[in-house]
Amino acid sequence: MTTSESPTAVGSGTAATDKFLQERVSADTPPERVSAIAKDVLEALAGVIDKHGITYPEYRVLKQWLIDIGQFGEWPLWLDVFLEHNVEEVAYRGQHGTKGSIEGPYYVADAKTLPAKCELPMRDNEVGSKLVFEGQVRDLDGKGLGGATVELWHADDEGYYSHFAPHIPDGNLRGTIVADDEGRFEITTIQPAPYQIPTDGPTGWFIEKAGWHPWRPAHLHLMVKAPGKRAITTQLYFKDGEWIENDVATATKPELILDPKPGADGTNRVTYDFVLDPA
Ligand code: MBD
Ligand code: FE
Repeated sequence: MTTSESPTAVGSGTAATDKFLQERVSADTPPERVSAIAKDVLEALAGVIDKHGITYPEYRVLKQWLIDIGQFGEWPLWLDVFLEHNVEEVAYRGQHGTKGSIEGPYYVADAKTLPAKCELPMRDNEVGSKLVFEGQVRDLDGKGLGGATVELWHADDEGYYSHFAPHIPDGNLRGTIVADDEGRFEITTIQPAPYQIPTDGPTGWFIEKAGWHPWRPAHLHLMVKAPGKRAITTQLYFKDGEWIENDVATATKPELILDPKPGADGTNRVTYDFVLDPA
C-alpha cells in the first residue's frame, strides 16, 4: 500500500487478520466442554432456522456472506463488535476495580515506551483538539502503584487507527506510558472522533441490511498493568458523545465516561484513576 491510498474495508480487515494471526493461542478446553458448548451452539442455530423458517436462498446468502467476511479479513472486526462484550462481561465477573471493556481489533503490542508525563506520538499536522489525560493507577486500598504501565491507543480525528489505515504512520496515537513511583501519569493527545465500521465490506453490508447504524462513540483504548495486579483492558468515552447510548459494539459503561473541561490555558483536561484488583 502507498501512503496516498485511502482506507478500505478489505485493507483494515486484512491488516487486523494478519496482526491477529501473529500470535496463536490454545485454551486447553477439554473434549467434554468442547462437546457441550458445540452442542448448545448448534441447538441455538437449529432453533433460529426453525423459528424463522430460513429458506434455501437465505441459507445460500449466509454462506456467501460468511465466505466474504473471511476474504475481507473482517472476522476480527465482526467478532469483536458483536460477541466480545459478552466474553468481557464473563471474564470480569466478581472483579472490584476499574471496569473493563473490549479490546477490539486494533490493538498493536509493543507501542513506543513513554515517560509518565508525555505526548503520544502524532503527526506534525495532527488534526484534532488537544486533550490532557492525567490520573493515577492504584490498588483496591487506594495505594499508588509504582511500576504501573498504561498502554493507550485511539483513533484520529477522522476515526482511523494507525496500522489499519494506509495513510497514517505506524505508531501514531499509540504508546506505553510508564507511570511514576506513585502510579501517576499525564498524557497529552488529541480528541478522537467516533468510529464508523467500514460500509464497503461485509460487516458494513450486514449492518446496513439489518437497518442498524455502524457507529461506535469516540473512545480511548487502554491496557493498564502493575506488578502483582490483575491487568485490565478497558475503554474510556466522552460525556454526551454521539453514540454513547447505542454503541454498535455494546461496549460502553456508565463508569467509563470522561468529562474533560478546559483548564487555565484553554486546553481540555481530564483526570481518571485506575484501580487494579490483585492478580
Ligand atoms: C473499534 O475501534 C473498536 O474499538 C471495536 C471494539 C470494534 C471496532 C472498531
Ligand atoms: Fe476502537
